Amino acid sequence: MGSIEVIQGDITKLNVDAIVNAANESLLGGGGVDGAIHDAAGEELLDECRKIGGCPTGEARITKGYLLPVKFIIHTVGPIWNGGYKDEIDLLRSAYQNSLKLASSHGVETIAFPNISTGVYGFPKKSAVEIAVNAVRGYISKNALPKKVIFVCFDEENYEIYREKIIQK
Ligand code: AR6
Repeated sequence: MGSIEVIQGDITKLNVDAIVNAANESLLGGGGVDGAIHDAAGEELLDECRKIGGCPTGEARITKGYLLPVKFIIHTVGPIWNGGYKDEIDLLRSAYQNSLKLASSHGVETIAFPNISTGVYGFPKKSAVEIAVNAVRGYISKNALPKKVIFVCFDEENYEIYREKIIQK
């Protein structure tokens, strides 16, 4: 079974096969981790995203890494938190699962995820961690790839919650 790691830092600095972007349905960039990834990957990423033509919430799309040291960027769209009344839990789980499926089908061995939906989209951090870790554990227990999943926490609060969750097992 694959392994899970938690680190604190900037996802654009990682040397892995694939990083995941917490995008919006347009796939045309934005703030937060999305802005950082587009800035670091360069204009050609935006060109490829334009051709894809968007991505519904809970689904994922794959592009090249361009100026980043990764083979792929997997763009997924997490739900906007709406009090839990708009299927947010299932949609966040799907965002992780669909990203992992794309990773497997492209031979990705190591993949890094940001804390999808926990920034601008306002998903409560503690429940987001539960959903993210359980989705990843469930997936890697049944699939050969990816072999390693890294949760990249940018803010201290997420980092603490993730560490607690991962150490608990
Ligand atoms: N590396 C890793 N994590 C980061 C980085 C980084 N460089 N920068 C921010 N984070 P957010 P969302 C963390 O708001 O909530 C965009 O405008 C951040 O601390 O980036 O899914 C999109 O275009 C937080 O924990 O994404 C969408 O419109 C996590 O990344 C919208 O925001 C997610 O925060 C998506 O909102």
